[in-house]
Amino acid sequence: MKYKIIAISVTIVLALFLLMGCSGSEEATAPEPAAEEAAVPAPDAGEVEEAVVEEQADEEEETEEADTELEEPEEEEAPATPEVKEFRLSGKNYEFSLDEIKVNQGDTVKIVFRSESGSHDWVVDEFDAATERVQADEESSVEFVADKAGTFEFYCSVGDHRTRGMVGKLIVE
Ligand SMILES: [Cu+2]
Repeated sequence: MKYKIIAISVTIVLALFLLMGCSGSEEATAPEPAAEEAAVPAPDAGEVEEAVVEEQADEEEETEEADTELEEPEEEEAPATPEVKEFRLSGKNYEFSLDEIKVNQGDTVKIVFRSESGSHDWVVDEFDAATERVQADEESSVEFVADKAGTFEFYCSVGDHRTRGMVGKLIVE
């Protein structure tokens, strides 16, 4: 659009100059060359270059806008980074306060385990994760990386607590 407007205005200015220049001598023949000039796009090299530069500037602006539009959703869709997920649970004869713990693969899992009464611990064989065995009102924690997906059983390894129901599921998605 800008190119066309500039080209048209340049032709009009040239036509006016020609009209003024010729009007003094030959009024009858003057309009003919002026009309020809108006029909042909402005031959002025300087003006054409300017118009081209402006067009390029427009294109650059457009691509910049397109780039920022593309970048924004990428930031929103950033992949989930591994996190430290902490769970506090307690145990008593013969159950845990949580029977299911859910994490994402790659997460660092921190278990803070406390005994409400009796001697207990919290163990998952598949991750070699185990707290200390604690007595009533004592606390012990363990941290491990859930580097494989699946459903694993956590349990209390004291006596026959596992078969008595001190078990739960660790779900790694
Ligand atoms: Cu136990």
